[in-house]
Amino acid sequence: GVVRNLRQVSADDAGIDIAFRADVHAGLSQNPKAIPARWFYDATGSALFEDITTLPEYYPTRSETDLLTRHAADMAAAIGPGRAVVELGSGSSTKTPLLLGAIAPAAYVPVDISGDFLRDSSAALAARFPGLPIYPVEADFTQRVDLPREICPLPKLGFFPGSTIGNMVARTAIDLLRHWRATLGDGSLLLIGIDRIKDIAILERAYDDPAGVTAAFNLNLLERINRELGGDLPVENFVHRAVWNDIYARIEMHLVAACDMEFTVDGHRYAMAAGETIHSENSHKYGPRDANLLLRAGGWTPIATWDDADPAFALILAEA
Ligand code: AVI
Repeated sequence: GVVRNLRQVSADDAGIDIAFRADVHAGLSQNPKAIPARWFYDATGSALFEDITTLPEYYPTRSETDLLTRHAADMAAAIGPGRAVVELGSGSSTKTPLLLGAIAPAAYVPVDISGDFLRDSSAALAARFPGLPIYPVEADFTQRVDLPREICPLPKLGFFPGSTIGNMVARTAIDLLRHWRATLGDGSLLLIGIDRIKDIAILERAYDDPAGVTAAFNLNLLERINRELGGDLPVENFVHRAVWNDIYARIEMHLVAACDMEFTVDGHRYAMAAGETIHSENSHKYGPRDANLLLRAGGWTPIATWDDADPAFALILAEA
């Protein structure tokens, strides 16, 4: 394949720094404290997330890969050839070859906030799929993205694997679906990965593994604040917690203060009492009807579901 020029739509480093600083100060000033999960993914956090996806307890990656492998022919029949595949948050793109190999696409457009990931994964895919034009776009897919002009005439398939939509509250998830409905346009399809509600013990173990990789991933947020914002948070006095919230049907990750403490982040003082938490992530899970309702609220009509993985996970195909 041929990798076209990388398109950059993202904020520069200074912009990211300003947004991180603002979110951290706002989040530590509110009660209860909360910092958006998007700030997990610096280089260390992204590497730790890749490690999480290989843990025996973290089933979503395995279940989704299993579905893509076993049902590739069915999916190809439902999607048809000749589409431009637009992948949201392509990251290291490990599941992408399974899809691209099955459906005979006309082009591939990975959209990711990390230019480094994009460059590496685009080069690897180009070698694997000779003849496939690849148009990497470096951008935050939660914001407005202009697609490369060359793919405009092609019918599109949005590909949003990994159940990343689960990290958004319902309102934000619906806004994102509507925004991509408008960007991909009439006649487009969406193939989206959504994690299912299941036994709470399985869910909680997936987010609190015995090897402590998820704990390290969560605690890295505090290290990142210390590294990038000149904080002095006592990271060793925080404990990782993953807990199921049944009202919101989500796993919540928190950073729990093990003792009373005070710390500063770039000159601002904060205090936490023992047991107080910083809420650092939501991972929403959806039953079959919940998932269909979410998609319809976002402007997409579900037309096929593959969800026979164990532990359960769903790949849903929807049309604009
Ligand atoms: C990226 N996202 C779908 C992961 C999830 O399962 O919610 C992030 C994650 N957090 C802890 N483990 C994995």
